[in-house]
Amino acid sequence: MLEEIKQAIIRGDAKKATELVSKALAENISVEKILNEGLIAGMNVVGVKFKNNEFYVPEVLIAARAMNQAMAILQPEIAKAGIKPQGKVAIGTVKGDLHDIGKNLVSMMWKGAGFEVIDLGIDVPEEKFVEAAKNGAQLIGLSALLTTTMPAMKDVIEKLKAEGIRDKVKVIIGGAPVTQAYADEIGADGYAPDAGSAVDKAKELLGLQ
Ligand code: B1M
Repeated sequence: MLEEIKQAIIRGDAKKATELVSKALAENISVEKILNEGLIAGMNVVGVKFKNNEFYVPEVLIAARAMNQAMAILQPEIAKAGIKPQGKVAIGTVKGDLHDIGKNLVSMMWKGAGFEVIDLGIDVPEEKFVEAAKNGAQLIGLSALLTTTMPAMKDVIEKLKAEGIRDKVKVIIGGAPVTQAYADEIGADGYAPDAGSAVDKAKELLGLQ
């Protein structure tokens, strides 16, 4: 049953995934098993396939939709079972930038990996990222698609320093024009070239792998 849930997520079959999750709950399979060995296991495979160019954006979005629908059924049970998320992370597209497709993919993959994700949206001023860090986000993800908005990533890091909380939060940056060299230059903790790698990088920076 768990393998079937995993495969339904990989195929992006929302109908099957939700049916199977309901069936698994009815058969008293634990919420933790359904989540870890079914849904998250499926999204992990999607992440790897995306990273290896075996899956493209549409497949990832369809899988993420199946994951979200199945999660909606599981959510009340997760609350009852008291399962703790892997960590609290915040993500947003930086100030002046309205591109959100890549940011949404990273957000979905992080959710799929078991993180509590605060999605701050697009055109996010540095103060909002700082506020998220003050409210408990252990990691902040910054996305930029324009060369003209990349400096706003540095502004966020400088603002975190100015507020005296730079050492309390990890910062990952990404987006088509962004590079590891730029991450090094502005003092970000990490860079990820795609949504699958963003999961690995977040886990690495939070000491989860
Ligand atoms: Co815009 N746009 N756009 N655009 N747009 C680009 C980025 C551009 C390269 C097109 C081009 O000229 N060839 C160009 C930027 C040039 C540059 O600066 N070097 C550009 C431009 C110039 C503009 C405008 C200025 C156009 C204008 O008005 N004159 C304008 C700017 C608006 C603004 O933001 N202020 C503009 C507007 C738009 C639309 C609104 C029409 C639309 C956005 C719709 C939306 O996002 N809801 C749009 C789109 C769709 C694009 C292209 C075509 C596609 C971007 C995309 O979604 N890719 C893009 C050209 C291109 O890339 N081929 C282009 C798919 C997405 C999955 O990839 O976002 O790279 P990506 O995300 C990847 C990775 O980068 C990474 O993971 C994702 C998945 O693998 N990643 C992260 C992303 N964020 C990450 C964060 C992480 C880690 C990894 O950690 C936190």
